[in-house]
Order: sequence, then structure tokens, then C-alpha cells
Amino acid sequence: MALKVYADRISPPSRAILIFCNHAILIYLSCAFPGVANHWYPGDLFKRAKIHSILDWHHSNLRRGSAGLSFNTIVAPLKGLPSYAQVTKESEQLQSEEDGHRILGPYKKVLQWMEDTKSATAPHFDEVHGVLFKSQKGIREWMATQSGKTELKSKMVNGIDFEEIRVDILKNQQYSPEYKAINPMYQVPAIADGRFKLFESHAILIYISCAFPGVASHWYPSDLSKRAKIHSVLDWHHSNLRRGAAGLVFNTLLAPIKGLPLNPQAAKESEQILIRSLSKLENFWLKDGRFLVGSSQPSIADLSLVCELMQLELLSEEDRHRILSPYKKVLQWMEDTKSATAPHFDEVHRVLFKAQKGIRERMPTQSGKPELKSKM
Ligand SMILES: N[C@@H](CCC(=O)N[C@@H](CS)C(=O)NCC(=O)O)C(=O)O
Repeated sequence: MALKVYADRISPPSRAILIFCNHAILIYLSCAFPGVANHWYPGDLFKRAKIHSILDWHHSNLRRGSAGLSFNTIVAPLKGLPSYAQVTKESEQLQSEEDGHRILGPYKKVLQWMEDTKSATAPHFDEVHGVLFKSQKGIREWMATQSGKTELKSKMVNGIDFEEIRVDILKNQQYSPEYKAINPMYQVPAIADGRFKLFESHAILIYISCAFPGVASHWYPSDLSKRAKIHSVLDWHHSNLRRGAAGLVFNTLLAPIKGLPLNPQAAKESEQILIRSLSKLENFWLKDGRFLVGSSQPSIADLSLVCELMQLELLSEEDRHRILSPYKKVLQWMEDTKSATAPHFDEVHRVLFKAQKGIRERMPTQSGKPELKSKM
């Protein structure tokens, strides 16, 4: 039976490349079809881990930047949604080809690499993007008529011998030259396994599961379709649950640590993303089993997503309860994941609970307030 591919090449325009940018599908296709040349997703563990690392990085960086820009400049007005003033400024400039050039122009290597990738995948690349190019003209004309009108408005529980090196991000230790050599993106977590260095938490979890034979198979089952489902939920996590939870905590509590003002508007938007994500977790991802994607035992996806939700401990008890309490399955799944990884779970989150105490002591009472307010 022929493989069916569901993709919307028309609306919104940015999704014309859906088939190229869905990581879980790409990995599945590379593994499931023997005809796929090895270079697309090499069998070598280290090469694979580096590919996972850049794919994960992509979600919160390149994709967030370019999809955010095209959403706020093109898609939001098409969908009748408000977009943001800051990004709209960019959009006005993006209406011309010269301004598209302004963004990409300085990056010669990037431009060359785009050309090389196009050539390596010709003629399919242009075929897949045909609809995008067709809609480009219409969209630019449409945007011109709209301008002015649119108000822009692990630790794994598997006995792996490891050394933990604390990088205190509250003290900006991620910017030290020593750490830059480990992760040039200046973020935690990262690992070094001998000379092999890796960043991005999902890529790290996959690497650890594959590189250490002692890791129980339920964390990252070898079955291709189970793996593909785990990749799928991990990919979903980046742009949904993480965006909501991390955005909420950052904009209500942590921004001042970075020298930025608290942003109640951004916090409100993040909270909406978080609520939508919790609802998807409750009604979709957890619908078939105790753990994610219908599993009876936890996988690396449960670890990653439950840890994401743990940062909500930093909010006031009242806000945390208001946000999480409607999601009974989610709460049970968090408890189940904690129990399945005890005593490591609490040990790993000890720093968080310590920070929680200090932060809560400084919080004003939230009672009676319908929305989260700045708390520092
Ligand atoms: N997508 C990355 C996100 C990494 C990330 O956002 N790390 C935060 C801590 S949770 C960090 O290092 N923040 C410090 C900074 O950005 O300066 C991953 O999953 O590893």
C-alpha cells in the first residue's frame, strides 16, 4: 500500500513546507523505507545524535523566529487574529523582495547552504514549494492593501556512571568560555561523553538511551513505530507545552533575572498556550494509557514533558492549582512518572523546590485575581 502523506500546501503558506519540517515523520520515513539513502539519517549513533540536536534546536530558535514572523505578518491577518506591533514592523519591510534580502543577505553561508540543499533535492524541492511561490505574489499584493489597516495589534534511572557539573544560569555561568566549548548556544543541558559533545535535551535523552546498554528499553523502545510516536510527542512539546509553561514562568517571574521587564501580556498569551497544551495532553496524548502515547511504562517523552510542568511549582500555589487542577489525567500521570523515577525525581528537582520557597516568600497574594500578575 502506498504511503499517504497529509500536508496542507496552501493555507497557511508557511505550512507548504510541512512535510519537510516535521521531524518525527522525517526520521520515521528514513528508517522505515530501505530505499532512503543513508546520508539523510545516518545509522552512526554520533551523527544521529548531532542531527537530533540541531532538529531540536530548530524548534525553539529558527522555527520560532521564521514561523513567528510569517504568522504575525501574514497568517494572523488572514485568520482575522491580532498580531504584534513589534513583528508587524518587520512585516511591512518584508513586503518587498529587497527586504526579504535584508534578513537573509548578510548570511552568505546560509544562502549557499540553502542553494546546495535545493540542488541536492532537485527537482522535488521546487515542486514541493511550487504552491508557496505561487501564493507569494498574491500575499504580497494582499498585504499591500492591508498595510496600515492591520493593527499590529536525567537523569536516567539506569545506573549510568556520570558526573554532574552545575552551570548556574542565574549567575550567567552558561556564558563562560569553558561552557561555550561544550554548548556554543549558551544553554543547559548539555553533555560530554568523552570527546563527543551534545546539547538539546531531547537529543541528549535519545543519545543516552542508545549509547548506554543498561538503559531499560521502555525509555526509548527499539520498535520503529513506538519510537516515531515518541519523536512526535517530543516535537509537539517544543512548540506547545514548553512554549506555554516556560513562557508563563519567564514572563511572570524570571525575566528580571535576565534584566528584562516582566511582561503580563506575554504571560497571558503563554498561559493560553499552556492551557491548550494541557487539554491536548489530557484528551489526546494520555488517552490510551498511563504514560504518553499509550504506553504502560514511561519513556523519555514522559520525563521531558513532566519536567517541563514541574517549573509551574515556581508559581503561587493558587495559580498552579488553578491551571493544573482541571486536568486529572495530567496530574495522575505526573504522579506516576514521579513514582516510576523515585527517588531521583525529587533529588533532581531539589533546587527547584528551594527556589520555589524563596520566590513564594516574595510573592504578593494572588487571591481574587483572575489573571496572573507580575510577581517580582
Ligand atoms: N530546547 C532546549 C532548551 C534549553 C533551555 O531553554 N535551557 C534554559 C534552561 S531550561 C537555559 O539554558 N536558559 C539560559 C539562557 O537561555 O540564558 C533544550 O531542550 O535543551
